Amino acid sequence: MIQTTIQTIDLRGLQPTRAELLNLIPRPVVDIAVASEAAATLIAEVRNEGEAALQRHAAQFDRVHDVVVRVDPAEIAAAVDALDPDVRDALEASIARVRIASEAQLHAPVTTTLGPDARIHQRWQPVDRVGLYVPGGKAALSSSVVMNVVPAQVAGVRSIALASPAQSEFGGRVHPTILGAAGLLGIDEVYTMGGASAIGALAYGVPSLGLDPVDVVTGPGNIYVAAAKRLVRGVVGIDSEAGTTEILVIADETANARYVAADLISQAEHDEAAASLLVTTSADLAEQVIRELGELAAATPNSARVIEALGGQQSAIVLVDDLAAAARFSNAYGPEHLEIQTTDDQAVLSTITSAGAIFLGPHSPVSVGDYLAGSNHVLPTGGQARFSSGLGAYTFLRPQQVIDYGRGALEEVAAKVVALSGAEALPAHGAAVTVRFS
Ligand code: HSO
Ligand code: ZN
Repeated sequence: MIQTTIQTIDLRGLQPTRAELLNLIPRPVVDIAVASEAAATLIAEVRNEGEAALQRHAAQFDRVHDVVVRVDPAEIAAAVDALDPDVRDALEASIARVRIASEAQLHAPVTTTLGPDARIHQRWQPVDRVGLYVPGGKAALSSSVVMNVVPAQVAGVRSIALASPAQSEFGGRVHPTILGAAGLLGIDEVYTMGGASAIGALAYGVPSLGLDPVDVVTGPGNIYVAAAKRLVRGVVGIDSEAGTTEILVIADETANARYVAADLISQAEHDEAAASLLVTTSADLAEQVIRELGELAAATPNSARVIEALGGQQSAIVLVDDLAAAARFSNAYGPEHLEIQTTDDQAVLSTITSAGAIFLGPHSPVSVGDYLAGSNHVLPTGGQARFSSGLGAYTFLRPQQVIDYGRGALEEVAAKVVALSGAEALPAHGAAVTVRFS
């Protein structure tokens, strides 16, 4: 049997600066440059050859031939009928909760009055068409259908296309539970395509399939999907680069070691490159968690993957002097998922600045958020939580300003426009105002 090992990083007695912390933080060894080069080639092939390239990539990466790329809506309807009743019930609960939480992200339009007859209206406009990616490699994430589609629908997006890779064990079709989840949400435009190729196809379109280019591409994925999203950004909008999963647990001596270990393993189960970190003030807890990890990791069905993820250089147990140091470490890391299990979780929360989503206390494990807490599980990874957020209705909305001045209001500021346009040597700007009063 393989031993479960996890490295320990002992920061006790040290006071690293933020720059030093950023150097100390364990990150996976991923070469984004290599992934980016491969993704660029795949995208270029899809742009140049369309469906032929998608078929070749499916054969190469998913080991399937003659894929029906555009899924027949009848197959989606049949997948809904074939859903296991418990799974259907859980998907429906997930949809309902994510919908309620996403609706709370909507903004009412606002009108600001700047003077008599001078108004600025701010309204939130949904993007027109979106492409949502649902991974299907190591696991077919039907919950990701809910997490992508529901916020887009809540935002009012008119047209939604969904892509997910071909599954060899399902005859080269999209995973039936993914199709069933799509059908439950009323989605009827689904494509059997995966990885960087799928991202390219959504961004640039594939005329022979009737796949029109989208305005925004969202969804989680592996490093190639993340690299592809980075490459098409600008042509389309993207959400955060939701890549290989991460969990960071801040815990003190009051935490339950078994819960902490189970949560670390729950995310390690996604990928050999997944990052599981415990940052703790208690050497005792660290020891107990290491023991629990050994037991649980050996027994879990995805044991080999979990043991590799925990033993990787991206995972660690970090010992710190106090919870302030734990928060400093976590904020520098910017984890996708942060769990806080301490005597005073609210106090720790108040010191947290960067995290994709935060799970408070012993009864808010990441896995409830993965499925149906109501929050979204498409979250920034790789430290991107320092400047971006998880997927939400806002991902699909743009604030727009509407300028609404009457004659009197314009006359009141006319001279100031003329003064500024003169200062910029752009007198035609001023003339466009004065023409209305001469
Ligand atoms: N933890 C993943 C989401 C997921 N987990 C889907 C299970 N299914 C990334 O946040
Ligand atoms: Zn998960």
